[in-house]
Amino acid sequence: MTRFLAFILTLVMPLTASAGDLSVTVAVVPLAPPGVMAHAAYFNLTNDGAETRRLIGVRAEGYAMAHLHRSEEMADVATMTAVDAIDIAPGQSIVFKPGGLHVMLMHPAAMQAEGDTVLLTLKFANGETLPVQVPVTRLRHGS
Ligand SMILES: [Cu+2]
Repeated sequence: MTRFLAFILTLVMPLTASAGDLSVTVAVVPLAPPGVMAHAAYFNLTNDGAETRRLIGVRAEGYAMAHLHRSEEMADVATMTAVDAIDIAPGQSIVFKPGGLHVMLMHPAAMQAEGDTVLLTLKFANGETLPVQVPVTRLRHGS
């Protein structure tokens, strides 16, 4: 029964998660090629509250590590740097997308298949956490 309910919940709200004033939408883990030891997760994180919130980390079920990263191009060389914290002002949406901010998922226990979900838990400076079930899908061209 619990399993059935979980299945229904997954069908009803696969792309949105919220905790109080914070919400995550359009979350996706693009399907990674076989054997890849690190790949990314993307989403929009919105703060509808009255206070600035600080994202300080993320946990990913099924991965040894998950870090906040930012991709940058410096002198035509693509680099990634770790990000310690991201402030989200009241009313602001932070966009995690290819070529910019992303969650780096590292050392998967098992390869993900299309249709799987990855449980991300976003951690905030005030101690709050926001769990998000992120679907594994093929990334559309150009997105
Ligand atoms: Cu990265």
